[in-house]
Amino acid sequence: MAPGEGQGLQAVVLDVDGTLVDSERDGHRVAFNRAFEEAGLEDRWDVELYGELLAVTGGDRRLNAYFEQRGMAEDERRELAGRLHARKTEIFTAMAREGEITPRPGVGELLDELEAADVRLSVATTGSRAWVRPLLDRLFGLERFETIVTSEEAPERKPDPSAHRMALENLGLPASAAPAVEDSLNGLQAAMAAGLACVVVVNDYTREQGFDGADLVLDGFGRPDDPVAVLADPHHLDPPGRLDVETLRRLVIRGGSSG
Ligand code: XBP
Ligand code: MG
Repeated sequence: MAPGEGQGLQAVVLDVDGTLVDSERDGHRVAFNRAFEEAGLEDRWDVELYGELLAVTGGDRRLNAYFEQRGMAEDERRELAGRLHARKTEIFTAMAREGEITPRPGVGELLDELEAADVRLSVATTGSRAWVRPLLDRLFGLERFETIVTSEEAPERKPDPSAHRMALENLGLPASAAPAVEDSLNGLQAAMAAGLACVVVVNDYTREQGFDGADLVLDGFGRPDDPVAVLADPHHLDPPGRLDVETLRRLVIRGGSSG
């Protein structure tokens, strides 16, 4: 039997944007707009438009897709997207370091509980290493994550499964021992394609996306004094109003991982 196989819950593979932190509307979007302004461009991404643009993962790819929609020639848009994304990354990194990006309610409690139960923590994100590491360090402590896979380590972006696969490889675990936690359809599809079971914790941008194949869909992480709505529970995991270790344990036993 492979290491970790048949031993129940060993680790979790966590997404960052929209999952550990609500970073898109008041974080990345604001940073993109500041980069536009500094570059003397009139483009601004409002809350609604940004929600549509989120279908394209990766800030550089998102910029490229946006300028392509506006008819910009390939050479020009590649250069502009690269330059704007580099500046946006600096702006967002400063926001993260200054504490402007905060954890979603219930995340801190869940990570503490997982650690206390000796469940290993790992990250698989489409975001850039430049801001991911300082953000995780400030909010949770970097040393708590055994492996952190960003877009630099796994350049193919979700829904491609490479970030999840790399996290498993670094953990030395089979997919059956490490469920994913994601907030979006792109994230769910990436996790499923890598064979991980997946809990989706929706937010305002992703609530309506439709999560076929998810093992559990919750309207947030929930807290003991602030229970969260269960949106889909196909394995009858029956979470106690929040995502807790016991629910993840049951998920690994009953859940949909194809290994
Ligand atoms: C996150 C992303 C990222 C962020 C911006 O997706 O797609 O592009 O929006 O970060 P996921 P960068 O949560 O599925 O990982 O600008 O660093 O790409
Ligand atoms: Mg996400």
